[in-house]
Amino acid sequence: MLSSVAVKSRGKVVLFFPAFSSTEATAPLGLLAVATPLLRAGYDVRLIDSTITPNYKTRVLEEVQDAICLGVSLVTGPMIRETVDVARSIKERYPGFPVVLGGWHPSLLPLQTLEADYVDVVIRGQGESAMLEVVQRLEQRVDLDGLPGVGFKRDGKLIMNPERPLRPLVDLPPKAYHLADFDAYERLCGRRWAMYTSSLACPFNCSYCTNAGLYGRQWNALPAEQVVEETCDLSTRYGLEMLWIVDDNFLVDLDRALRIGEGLVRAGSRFRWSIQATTNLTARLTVGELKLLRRAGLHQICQGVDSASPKILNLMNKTFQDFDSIYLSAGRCVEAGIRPSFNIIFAYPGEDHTDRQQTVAFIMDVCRRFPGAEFWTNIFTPYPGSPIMQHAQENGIEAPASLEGWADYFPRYTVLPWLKGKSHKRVQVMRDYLRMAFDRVPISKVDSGSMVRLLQRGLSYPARWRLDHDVYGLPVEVWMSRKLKRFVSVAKPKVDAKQLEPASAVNCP
Ligand code: B12
Ligand code: SF4
Repeated sequence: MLSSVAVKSRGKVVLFFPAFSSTEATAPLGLLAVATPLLRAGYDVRLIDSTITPNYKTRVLEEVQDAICLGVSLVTGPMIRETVDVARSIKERYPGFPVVLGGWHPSLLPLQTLEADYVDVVIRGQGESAMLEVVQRLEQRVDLDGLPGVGFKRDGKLIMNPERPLRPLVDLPPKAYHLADFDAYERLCGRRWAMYTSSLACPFNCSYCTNAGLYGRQWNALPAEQVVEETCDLSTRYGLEMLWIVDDNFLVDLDRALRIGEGLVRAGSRFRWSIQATTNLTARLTVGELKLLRRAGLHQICQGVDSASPKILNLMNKTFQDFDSIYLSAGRCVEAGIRPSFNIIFAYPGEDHTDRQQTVAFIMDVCRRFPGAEFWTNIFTPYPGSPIMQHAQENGIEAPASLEGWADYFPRYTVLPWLKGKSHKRVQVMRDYLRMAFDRVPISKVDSGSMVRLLQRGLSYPARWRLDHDVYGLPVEVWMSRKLKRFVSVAKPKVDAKQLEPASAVNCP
């Protein structure tokens, strides 16, 4: 099919980032990564992020007129809605124009994604070399046979080339941060920040996690010196106040982490940064070491606690995590002035009321003992490519049969065969009370004003009482809190399955 595509060759590639449902706007790292080899090869790259671009669809339609192809980056969920809309509009106007999808969703479900009639090419896994090779072939009007990691169509048939071997992070080019409009992100988010990758993969294999499917389990990282140099340069060059290091597990190599801390202190860096790491690895750090990292700007460690039921942790294949280390990690982080930010997953297959109660009691205990610790909760959402997916399907989860079908697949609202109707409502109300009970700090600075904050603080006391006593009937405080939130303006993303609630902006995944 691609051989019949009418490609204009003027050396331009358009990259599109559909809005994700969050106020936490910053430059899309996946697309910045893919852009560098294209720029180095002389292509003109136009990055359009719908979150910060008014009339983004018109912009895309204008830009593709004289471009080689459109590349879109997406994860499973609401980003699919704008992807489909934009791709369909392109196909209506320029039927032969190639649409290339990459990122997590196309990587985990390449064939189903390629089945969509408005998608011409999918790229699985790392996109740096693959996208460049695809663009070169499209420009030369040559078929995509033999390009590893690339799927395409010929005469209506779907062709998926073999996988592309993973490249370690040290071998990958730097991201093209200069393409990002940080002023626009700051206007939207209230904070000037960026994401940064210092390592790839995670040695563990939690059963709900998709990471091993894309990045394997061979943790690999940039040397400490490089991380120090690049992060200092980034923050100075773009005036960033904060970096979110999006590594799956930053603390695998403790020495490296400490050397990064020492290096940043020596360099006199001014920016704050946050990391993601498992509780067992965080607990290996002493208070002194954590204080060093704090001096270096580390202000938050996001950790997946997930459940406080040993039975559920076992089912999640999280046997590497024990409760002593969670408490140790919470206590030491708080003592060192670093915010421990824990994630919880409710309604994992096999979780019963007692397990859930255990988790709520644990959250209450940690937040009371270690003020400053925070919890973000989700409802279990099985992703394609995760080890639990098959089991979830056997238990009645219906995996959507088309790309569009995945647009409403979103952890905040997931209704599961074993959690629906009244029990689903109850968990949602319980999560509302958890949100109200203790303070949490989202990345975006959506200021609610001191009066609203004071009233919300007042609501936290009845919320705590309800959580302690497992009472969620007639949730008047939730209604009041929602009314209060109306005073807070929400940034763009209305692409969510439902209207976003301001205080529930996504934090660490
Ligand atoms: C940062 C991040 C976010 C940020 C995004 C901010 C932003 N401005 O981009 C926020 C907080 C908003 C977020 C939200 C969510 N996230 Co998130 N997030 C991440 C995280 C930690 C890093 C992503 C990243 O930028 N990595 C660095 C770049 C360089 O790597 P990359 O994205 O893999 O890109 C490479 C390839 O994928 C590919 N590629 C990417 N795009 C493209 C495009 C083209 C054209 C090509 C050719 C190639 C290509 O090439 C790149 C370079 O090699 C990942 C975990 C991870 N380890 O990656 C989870 C992850 C992507 N998130 C995930 C999830 C589940 C979510 C949420 C649903 C969480 C929630 N509880 O609500 C929401 C969904 C939001 C939505 N849109 O619907 C899952 C996705 C699973 C899936 N099936 O899609 C991940 C993998 C975490 C996990 N292990 O479960 N997330
Ligand atoms: S959930 Fe976190 S700890 Fe578990 S495998 Fe995925 S990245 Fe590693």
